Amino acid sequence: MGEGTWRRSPGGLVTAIAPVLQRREGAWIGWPGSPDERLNPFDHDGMHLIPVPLSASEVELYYEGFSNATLWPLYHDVVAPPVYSRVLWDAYRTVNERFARAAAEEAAENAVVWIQDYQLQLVPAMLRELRPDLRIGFFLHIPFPPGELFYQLPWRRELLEGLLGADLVGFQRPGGASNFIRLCRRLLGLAHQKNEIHLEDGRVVRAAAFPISVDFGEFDSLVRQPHIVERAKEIRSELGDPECVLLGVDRLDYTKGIGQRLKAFGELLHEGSIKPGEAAFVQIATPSRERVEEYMRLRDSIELQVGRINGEQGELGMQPVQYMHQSYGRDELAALYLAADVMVVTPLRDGMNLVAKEYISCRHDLRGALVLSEFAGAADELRQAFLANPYDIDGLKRAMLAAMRATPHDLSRRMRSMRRRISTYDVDRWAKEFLADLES
Ligand code: ADQ
Repeated sequence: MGEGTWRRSPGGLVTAIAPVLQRREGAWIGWPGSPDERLNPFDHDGMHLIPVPLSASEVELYYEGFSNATLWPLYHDVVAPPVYSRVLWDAYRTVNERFARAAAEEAAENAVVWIQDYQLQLVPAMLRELRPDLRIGFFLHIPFPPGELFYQLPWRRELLEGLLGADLVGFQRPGGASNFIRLCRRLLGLAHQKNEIHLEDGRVVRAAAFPISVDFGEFDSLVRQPHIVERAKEIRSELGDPECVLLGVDRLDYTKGIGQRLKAFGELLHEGSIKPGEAAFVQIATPSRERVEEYMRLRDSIELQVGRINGEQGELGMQPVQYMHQSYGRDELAALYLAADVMVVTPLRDGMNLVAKEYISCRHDLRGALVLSEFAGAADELRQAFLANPYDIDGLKRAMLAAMRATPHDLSRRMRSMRRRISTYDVDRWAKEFLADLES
């Protein structure tokens, strides 16, 4: 396949890892993104890529199935019911084995291998079995649930044992690490000292939090470019120059609380707290996991909700909600962040949420307000956001109004403090700290 045909897949993981790999001379082992595609290793965008194929049935059973219909909802507080099926589990194990073999073949003697995310939780132990010489790290990008939820999983022991093949298991928040340590004790009877888990064979596995971040510098310089500034102005004028532009940017996922924020906005309009024409809500929803049933239902329900709000609260030529089911490039995204007075990030549960941090990175003008769910990992660091519980619609409405009505002085104070945090803890620092800890 020609170079020109490659596209980055949307989502937080790729956004976070690509700059790290580009700066180190590493190889990325991954699925190329379409079924039954067999490709040779190749270089692209400053990275050495090693494709691992998945058959059409594996995409269905392993990727859409066990990864995204079992683990994803279970690890996100069961906000949708997880599917437990032995057929899906078998596919998960088979594909994890394939990745472990690919890494075992590729890695040099004593190399460092860093395994990413919930789709590959069995790989650490499988890889250690094949290549005991390697240093193995694992990072989970999504939340790690407490025992009360994790216990539901019929293969709970196997997953813990899989992760324990790593030397270092990283989580977004300290709570994830302590859930993991507690489960290793309760389910496997393993002793621990602080964050070190002691295995029966004498090996020690560390579990700790490494909150992921964004490339602050890239966004910060991008939004200072004249064409982005120009585009941001243009976006506001295309929206009819309202006093306030509110923005949501998410993968279309039921964990992101898109329905809750639209409900809050719709009620604010309906009760007259926001005057007609005063505010425009732009919701960008990237298509995601479109063949998983729960995602099809979500799309229908969000689109129905947008239609209702616009039908009831709009006027000819003026729709309060602009909804786009599309993926955008970096430039357009940056211009949108710059154009938005209020960024609304309201997940019901989220490992971190990079969108919140991207928004902060773009606001060197110290304007703009962030409404942020308490259930996003980012809330640990971004205490100066307008924090809200997305299940509490009245509370969410209050937070959105407070963000809209805040004084410039208050906004710049909050923004300055959040920018200090993200500029110090950027994605490079995240990777360096994880890898330094792994190699120590
Ligand atoms: P995601 O669930 O994908 O990531 P998030 O962290 O917000 O969520 O990352 C989304 C990324 O996709 C952002 O970089 C954003 O810019 C990009 N994106 C979103 N919509 C887009 C669009 N329409 N067009 C183009 N790009 C778009 C998972 C976890 C998170 C965790 C990350 C990283 O669920 O909790 O923060 O991994 O660890």
